[in-house]
Amino acid sequence: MSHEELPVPSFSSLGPVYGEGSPMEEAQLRFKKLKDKFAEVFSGSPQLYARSPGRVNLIGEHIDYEGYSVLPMAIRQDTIVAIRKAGAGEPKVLRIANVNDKYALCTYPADPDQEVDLKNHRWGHYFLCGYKGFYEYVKSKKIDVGEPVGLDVIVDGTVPTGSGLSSSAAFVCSSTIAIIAAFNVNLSKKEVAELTCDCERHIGTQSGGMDQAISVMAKPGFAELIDFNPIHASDVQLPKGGTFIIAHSLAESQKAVTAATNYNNRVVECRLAALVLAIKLGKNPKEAISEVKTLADVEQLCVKFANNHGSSDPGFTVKELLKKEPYTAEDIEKITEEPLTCVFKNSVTSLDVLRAAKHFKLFQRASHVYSEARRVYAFRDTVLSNISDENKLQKLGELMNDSHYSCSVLYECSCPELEELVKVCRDNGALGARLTGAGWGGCAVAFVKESIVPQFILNLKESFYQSRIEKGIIRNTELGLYVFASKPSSGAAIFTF
Ligand code: NG1
Repeated sequence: MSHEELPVPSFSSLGPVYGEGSPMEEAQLRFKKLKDKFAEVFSGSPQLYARSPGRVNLIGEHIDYEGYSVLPMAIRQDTIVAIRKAGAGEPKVLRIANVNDKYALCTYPADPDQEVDLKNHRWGHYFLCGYKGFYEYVKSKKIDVGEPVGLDVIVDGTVPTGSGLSSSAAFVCSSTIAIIAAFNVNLSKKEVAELTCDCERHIGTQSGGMDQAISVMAKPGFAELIDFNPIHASDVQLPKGGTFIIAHSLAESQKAVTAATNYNNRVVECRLAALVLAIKLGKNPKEAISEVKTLADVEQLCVKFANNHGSSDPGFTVKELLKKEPYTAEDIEKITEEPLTCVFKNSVTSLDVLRAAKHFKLFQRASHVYSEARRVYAFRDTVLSNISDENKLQKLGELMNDSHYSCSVLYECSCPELEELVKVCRDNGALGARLTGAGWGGCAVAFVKESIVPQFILNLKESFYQSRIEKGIIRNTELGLYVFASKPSSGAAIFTF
């Protein structure tokens, strides 16, 4: 049986996930704190714990929701959820507390059909996403879990928020896995990866599935090539001699709050680019609107057109058929022969995008997606190739630089702080550096020769962080939270003690 067909593993000790030495000591402290906090807030003990890690995406940005494969790895930082199901006679309330008092107790009725109040964002909403998604799933599979009951929950997260390291997916996945385990439902990792992606969409972003997939399916020591439709993870053993350094730009990316102009805007622009391409390549507009959802859906048509002109690159077709100037809604409606509000009538979050957008950059977004999709395979092929490790490191670095350029110039998901940070990384000897995750703030990932790691981090401190420490943006003592080397870590797990 492949490992993704297996359930999320369940352990009775921390060792299999946290190893030994200081990571283990830190984990023991965290679990003790969770247990104590549980006793303090709810009295009694949790039934079980679930943990799910954050991730760093090495390459393949903003293409998962277009159906293309991506190449992330799990990081050590994770979210742990302690949970207890209330008895049938107890109040039917979800009570969600955090070991960090910065996050106030959130309560919700134990009603799986309630809407997530997107206009009033609260941290506990991410748990609610898992709760709603779980009930939708068991309903669709006709699994009987009885009447809804109350849940007592304490959360502890170490993935920095708004950093592009997927703290949201770590939270949604650990919540959902805790609920699945508390209700004793048996699902494979693959099913959990799919289900948690649907869960996270309740927060209002049209999330692609990469973060949940890697968080659930990661294996220590490997990055994973994640394919979608159906979800599948293949191990990628990174070459020796290189290390990934994660560095925070200190600009917080508020993905859920800025969805209409940033993340969901790009999802809508890609759909529009796919529709315009499909129609220009001969599909009838009505048919295109009902059949074409992503750029992957029109890739074959694009390649066919390119082939007829001596190319095999769908990007060639994009250059030939889409204009570089932004499209207005009217420009596009002339092609779709239907108002855009009708095209997106079933998606409230897309309608929000249409209201907020002045124009749509179809050429730029499609060019990014098709070229980034190819870079992911080039990255994997380089890793698998027979060239020397030294050459591999160089080539992987170049691909990361190309990816950043495309994100920054074509997809416009960078920001001044990330641009500065990526440049500082390269100026200090990184083989390659790029923004990681959704962008518009958050982290960069730099690929660095192992031999220069300590000096590299010192140089980043001097050239990027020192002035920010002086301005009081961060404290000197916290620096380790914002810049660190990362090895591929393990995926989600359940603990019962
Ligand atoms: P972040 O914001 O880094 O968690 C988001 C999406 C991914 C993917 C990346 C861009 C969610 C949960 N995650 O990641 O699916 O599209 O942006 O590559 O929305």
